[in-house]
Amino acid sequence: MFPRDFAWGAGTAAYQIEGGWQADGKGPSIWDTFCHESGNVFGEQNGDVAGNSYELWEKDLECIQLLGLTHYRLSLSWARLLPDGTTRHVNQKGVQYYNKVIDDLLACNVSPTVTLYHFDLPQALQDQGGWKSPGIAALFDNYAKFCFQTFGDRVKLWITINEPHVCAKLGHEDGLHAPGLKEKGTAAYLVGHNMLRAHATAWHSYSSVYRPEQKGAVSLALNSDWLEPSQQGCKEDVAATERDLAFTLGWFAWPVFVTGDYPEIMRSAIDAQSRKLGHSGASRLPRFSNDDPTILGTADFFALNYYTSRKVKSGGGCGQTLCMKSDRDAEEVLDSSWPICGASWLAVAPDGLRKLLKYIKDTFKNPAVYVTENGFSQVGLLQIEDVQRCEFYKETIMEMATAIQEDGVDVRGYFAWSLMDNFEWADGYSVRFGLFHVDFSDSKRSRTIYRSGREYARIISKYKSGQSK
Ligand code: GBH
Repeated sequence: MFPRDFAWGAGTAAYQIEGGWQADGKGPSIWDTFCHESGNVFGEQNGDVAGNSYELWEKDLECIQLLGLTHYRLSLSWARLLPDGTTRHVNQKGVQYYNKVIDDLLACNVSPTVTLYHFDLPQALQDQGGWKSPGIAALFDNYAKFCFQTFGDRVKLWITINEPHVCAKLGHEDGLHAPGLKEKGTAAYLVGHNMLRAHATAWHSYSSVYRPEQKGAVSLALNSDWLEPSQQGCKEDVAATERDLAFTLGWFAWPVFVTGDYPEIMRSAIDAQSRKLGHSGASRLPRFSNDDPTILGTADFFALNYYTSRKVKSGGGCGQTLCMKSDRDAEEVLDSSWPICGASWLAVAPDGLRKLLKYIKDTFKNPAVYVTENGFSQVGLLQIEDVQRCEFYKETIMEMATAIQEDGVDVRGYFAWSLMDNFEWADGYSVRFGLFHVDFSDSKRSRTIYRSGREYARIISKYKSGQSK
């Protein structure tokens, strides 16, 4: 059912698990700042210690081995490696930490899959304008080159930026993520633009300088829900769905995989809204110039983070002020047949993955795909015997198998989110995504496998050994 060399993985992100926020010369990141400011995160919680993976890496490795993973996706903390964000000063202790992680993984026959940026910009760079500043692309490229140079002899799968959509929108439009800006209708487009420029610059660096020797692959991880019209036959709903897809997945995937530029319906919707509200001047959606790197073709595979599905109808703006919601003019609703699990946004719809994979195959020229995140959370009462989550993983992996077999989608791997319970951004520790439970009240942060972890291990061993049952 799955190719022999299929990647069976699980993922984490530095700020969500490492802790050690000031250890051994690490610089502060925007998430350190954001969490230490009152009112931003559930229960005033933060990632100061989190799962303490900075000190407990060996425990994580045990979890990884228990699951039988072939791949482990981790992210590097930019500010742990380069405390002020620039290569003027390298924190050798940070380099040592990640060297050990990577070497230990390889010694256990697990391939490291490395994300360079998972939401945690060095605060020093935020102080210079962060992702809103055009200069960030060159700074990111320097950081990326440093990482390729330092770790690329051993890392063959790279993700430059995780979920630019989330960074741009939640961080700069909604203010729910660091840096907590609410500059509606403008900043997110600028941030998305600079993230594409940064990603593309780093991809070109890899391609020309490192790829010939290191022979790895580089992409960016895009999150998308599966979206479909609220009423299949309704023209407005169909158009709204198309717009919604353009404003989420298309925003980044169109430039990288299809045209080198934003989806036309995205720009025309934004510009129409500007005219309507009397916003004059240049388009709020920036344009790529001749000085920018070529964006088209800067992904060696498609990295998809899939969690959930939505039905779409038109409407749902924010009145007479500029905002992305009005630009998009699409409202997302839930289908009553989808159970909501844990987080309020996570409607369980495993079949959405198959549909989205088919859509990606058809729309983005049949790329090799890695599902770089997919998971299920619990809140409230702790359940180690998490039967529902076992079902979720079984069903989702079946849908993926069908996408491969029936629809011919070139899926190369799957990463469950997450290896272990972690700091779930604005939700703090109240939402648990782990295959391993972490006891955050215990100074040892003991890890205990959930039933779903055992289930995932069973699935992996079944398919890894190539048996049919
Ligand atoms: C992923 O994003 C992240 O990459 C990962 O770090 C995180 O732990 C994981 O999800 C689980 O959340 O209701 O307005 O708060 C997935 C995409 C986009 C899903 C934001 C949740 C919340 C919207 N996420 N969304 S809101």
